[in-house]
Amino acid sequence: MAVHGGMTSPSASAPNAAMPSTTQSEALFARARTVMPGGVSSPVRAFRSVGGTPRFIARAQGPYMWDADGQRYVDFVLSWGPMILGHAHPEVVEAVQRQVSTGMSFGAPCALEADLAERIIALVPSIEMVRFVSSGTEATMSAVRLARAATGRAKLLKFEGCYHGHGDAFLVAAGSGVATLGLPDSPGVTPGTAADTLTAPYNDLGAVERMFDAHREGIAAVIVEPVVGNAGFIRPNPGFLEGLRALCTKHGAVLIFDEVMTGFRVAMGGAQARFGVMPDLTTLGKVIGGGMPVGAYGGRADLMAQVAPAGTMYQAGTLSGNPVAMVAGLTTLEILSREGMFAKAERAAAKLVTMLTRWAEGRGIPFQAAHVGTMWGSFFTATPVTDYASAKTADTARYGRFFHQMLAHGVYLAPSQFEAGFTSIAHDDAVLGEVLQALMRCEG
Ligand code: KE4
Repeated sequence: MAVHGGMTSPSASAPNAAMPSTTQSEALFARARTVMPGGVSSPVRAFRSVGGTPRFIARAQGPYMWDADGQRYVDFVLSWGPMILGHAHPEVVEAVQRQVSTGMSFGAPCALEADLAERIIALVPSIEMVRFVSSGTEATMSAVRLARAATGRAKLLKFEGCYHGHGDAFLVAAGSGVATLGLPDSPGVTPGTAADTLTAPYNDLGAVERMFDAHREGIAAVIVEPVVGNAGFIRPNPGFLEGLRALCTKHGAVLIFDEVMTGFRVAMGGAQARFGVMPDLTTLGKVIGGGMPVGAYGGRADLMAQVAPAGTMYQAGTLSGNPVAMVAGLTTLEILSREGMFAKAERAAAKLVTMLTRWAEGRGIPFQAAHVGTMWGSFFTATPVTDYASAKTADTARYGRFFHQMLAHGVYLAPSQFEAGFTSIAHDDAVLGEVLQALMRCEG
C-alpha cells in the first residue's frame, strides 16, 4: 500500500501475519498526535515509510523491549545505536543511580568530563582534544563551524543520502528520516545556506575532485559518514576514504568523519581505526552517552584550540558534560573495552547477516545484507549498493512487509529501509535462535 504523507490505517498496512494486539500503542499514538507533531519526538519513529502503528515502548532489558501492549521484541535498533551493551545494563544503571543521587547537573566543570575525554582520546586515534555537547547534531554543527572558522572558507561538501543531524547545512540531499519521508530537503533552510552545501555521490572520488576544482574559493570541509548508516547501510569502496584524505590535504580542507553512528560501533576506535584513515575532526554521539544525551567533537589540537574560551570559535551548551550523562558513557565504554565484549556484539552481527542472507537465498528474494563490526544493514535489491542512487533501487514496499512480518513475530527492525541496524553484547546465540524462528515464519 502506498504510504502517503498522511496517516495510514494500521490494519491497512499490516501483513497477513497474525497481528498481536496494538490497542494500547494505537491509543497512545492517537493521544500523542494531539500534542506532538506526528505523535513522535523524531520523525523516523512514526513508521511513516513502513506503515502501521508505531509501538509505544514501556520498558527494555538486555536485547529486548516490551511495548505498551506487553509484546516483547528482540531489538535491533537499540535506540539507533547507543545501547551496545543491551538495554538497562546493571552496571550502567547502578552508576547512573549513584551519580543522580549526588547531583544531576552542575553547570560547572566536573572531573567526569575529563575522565570521559581522556577515555575517548585513548580510544579514537585522531582525537587529541574533545568538546562535549548534547547530541550528534550539535557535534556536527560545531565541527563544521570550526572548520569554517579555521579555514576562513564557506563551502561544505557532504554526500547524497548521508545524514549528519538536522542542522540547516546538512538538510541537503540528506538521508535517514529525510530520505525515509521522501522530503525534497527541508523547508526553512534558506537558499543562502543551501548554496554553501555542495553534494556528491558517496564513493565517487571523481565527483569530489571536480567539486574542489570548481570551487577555487576553497571548500572549508568535507563531512562523511565513513560507513553510511542513513541511506541504508553502505560501506566505503576500497580507497574512497583514503582518497578523501588525500584531496582534503591537497586542497587545505578539513576532513570530518561523522562517527556519531560508526564510533565504537564499526570498531572500538571507530571507522578511522578500522580503515586506518585519520580525519582532522571527528564527531561522536550515541554510544558515548550509553543511552543518555551526549555528543562530542574532537580532533587535531591546533583546530580544537580555536574553540571558545581557548579560542574565538563560539559554541556552548547548558547540559554539555552533564555528570549523569558522562558517567553513563564512561561506564559503557569501560564495559565495552573489557576483553571479548566488542567481539561478542560483532559476532552477533555476523551471524544475523548470515541468517538473513540464507533466508533470502532460500526464497529466491533479491536481497543483500552486510555488517561492519556491530553495525549492519540490508537491502531488498540485487543491485550492488554503493551510493544513495543504488540504495533507492531497493524495494521499500517489500522492506515494509518484511518489517511488519518480523515485528509480528517479535523482532524489532529499523522502521525504514534507509536506516542501519545494530547488535549488542546481549544478542547471544539463544536470542539469535529466537530471531531465526521468527525469520522462518516470514515469507518476505
Ligand atoms: P542526533 O542529533 O540524532 O543525536 O545525531 C545526529 C546524527 C549525526 N550523524 C549521524 C551519522 C547520525 O546517524 C545521526 C543520527 N542518527 C539517526 C538515525 N539514523 C538518529 C535517529 C533519529 O533521527 O531519530
